[in-house]
Amino acid sequence: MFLTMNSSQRFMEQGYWVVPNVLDPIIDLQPLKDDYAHLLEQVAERAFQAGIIPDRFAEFPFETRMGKLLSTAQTNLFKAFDICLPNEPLTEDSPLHLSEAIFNLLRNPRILDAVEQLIGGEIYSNPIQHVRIKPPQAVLSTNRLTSTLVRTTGWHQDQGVSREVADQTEMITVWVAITDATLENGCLQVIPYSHREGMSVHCPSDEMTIPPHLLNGEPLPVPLKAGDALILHRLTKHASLPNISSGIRWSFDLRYQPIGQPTGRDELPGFVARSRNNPAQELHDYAEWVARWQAAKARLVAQSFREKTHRWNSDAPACA
Ligand SMILES: O=C(O)CCC(=O)C(=O)O
Ligand SMILES: [Fe+2]
Repeated sequence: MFLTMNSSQRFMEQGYWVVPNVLDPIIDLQPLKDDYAHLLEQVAERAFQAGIIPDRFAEFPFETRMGKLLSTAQTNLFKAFDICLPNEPLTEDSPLHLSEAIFNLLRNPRILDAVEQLIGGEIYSNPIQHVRIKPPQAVLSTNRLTSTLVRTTGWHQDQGVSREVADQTEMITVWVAITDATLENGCLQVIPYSHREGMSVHCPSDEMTIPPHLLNGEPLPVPLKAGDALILHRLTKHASLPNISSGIRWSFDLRYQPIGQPTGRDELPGFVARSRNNPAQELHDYAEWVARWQAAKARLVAQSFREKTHRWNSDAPACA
């Protein structure tokens, strides 16, 4: 039956879509690798100067160096690499990585072509977006880091980690592998068809997870080659495997939705990535994108209150 379905029908049926070779190794991946090598250099130097790490690890190749930096420091150094503002009180020093390579990734025509097949040609870049660089679990176990940006991610639905206002938004998640994502280094796993069960209760702890007794169906690990993408429906249940390899697992997760629907993150800036109807409203200007994020950050620095990014309470009966 699936042979006669197009990708959009298959996605709606199964709740996920693997798109091979979305990112080109030279044109797309190399600029991101260069960008992060440069950023790593800066972060390592600053952390060393501040006495946060005992060594710059400058003699190691990128992946080893990144793994050492992220797992050696007993601090939240990983935040320096992320491409979104965390939902916590911010200061002017709170890091946010806004390089041109990231802007180009968000606007990547091959990503947008895939997105267009699923939600049409009026595409908004939703600001829920992250980099995840996960060092081997064995080295992380010696420190206190709990963030899913560096550790295994538990079972959840992306709509469940957004606000209710965006429940009707046709948001999709595009998860792109920068390194190969393997069974050993912590690729994602999905439960096919689980998006048809609607929204599950999520229980807050270090992260938001669906309690095991509410998970039905067989998890399917989805290993990817560097440059491949996994696209998820907002209700598809997914998690990551632990990184039991000796290298890092590096991915970006980006989100897109039709223009004009709530993003669930009113306080953060999105932009029109593609508009077939009115191309003039597309954002092509890198400086303008940076300015929008900086303005959002300044507003958030000035306010101490941050509205929760999800709707769940740990005292829900299902969480007992
Ligand atoms: O990469 C991960 O470990 C989790 C990613 C995820 O949950 C997402 O992209 O929505
Ligand atoms: Fe997710």
